[in-house]
Amino acid sequence: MTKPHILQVGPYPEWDQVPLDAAFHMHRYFEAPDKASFLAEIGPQIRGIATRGELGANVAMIGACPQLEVISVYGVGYDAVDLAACRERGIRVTNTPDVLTNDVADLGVAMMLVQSRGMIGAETWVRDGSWAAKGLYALQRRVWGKRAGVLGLGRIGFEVAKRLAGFDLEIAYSDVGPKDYAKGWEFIADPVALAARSDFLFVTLAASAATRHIVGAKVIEALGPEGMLINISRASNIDEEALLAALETGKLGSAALDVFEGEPKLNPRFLALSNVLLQPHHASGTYETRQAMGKLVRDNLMAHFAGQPLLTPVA
Ligand code: 8YV
Repeated sequence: MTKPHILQVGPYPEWDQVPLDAAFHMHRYFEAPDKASFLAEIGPQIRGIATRGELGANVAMIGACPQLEVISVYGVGYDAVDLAACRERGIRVTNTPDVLTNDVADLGVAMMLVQSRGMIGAETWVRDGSWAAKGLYALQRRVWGKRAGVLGLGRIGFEVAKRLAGFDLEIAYSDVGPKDYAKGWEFIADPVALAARSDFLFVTLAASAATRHIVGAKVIEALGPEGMLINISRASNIDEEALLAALETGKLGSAALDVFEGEPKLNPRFLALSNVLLQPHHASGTYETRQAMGKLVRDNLMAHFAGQPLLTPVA
């Protein structure tokens, strides 16, 4: 069998690249100096796209590949893939759910703890000699026993809430409706009301056009000067302008963010703030999870080209 031609949108670790190169003709889009002419040249032979959650596949890329059959996303989020264009042409789309859920939830909860207890500043306090020179580090805010809101009680939101329950936080959540697996956690339909009763608000929604800026000025201000916003989903779920303004003026207490508009270049206003914890979109970034994600990307491609059912289809 001739190897199918695959457009590879971004780099993968060596342990994924080697088996991908063995099974397919991989065409490295990210290495091409002139993307448009690269697409024009290799697009006609492309039958699959291998991409990453944050890179996706846009309409121009899909349009440049008339033989395209399948897009395999390394990530649970597929909001950067133009699904409408895929549906129109019957192009299948797969993602990597489940295998990353626990790591993403772990990082979200870790971010809350680190930010609330001021651990980044405390580390500096030790390293730069301030402890010895100036004495005790400033007191910080308690986590246990407080109220957490989870916006989006899907797989990741559920695991976040489970972990928070272990810290004796009082949990409420918003979603399109109450979930039968959310025993003991209060359902609050309105995100503004959820924020108003929460000390910590976790954003764990799958991003879509419908959720764009669902966390806007009203939600942010309801969370308030003592509140903390934690985002481990997508930047588009939050109105970043409203978030920056609230952090700068103290209308919001603090934020812990793993995702940003235009990442990896983020708005420099974030860098000037002392009340934010900034992470480089690495909630799924462990060896164990990334290996499982890479295998799923490959297994979906293999299944498709072997005429087998896809393992984790989204379309
Ligand atoms: C990855 C992600 O960081 O799962 C997602 O949707 O955004 C992340 O897990 C990313 O896809 C890796 O490049």
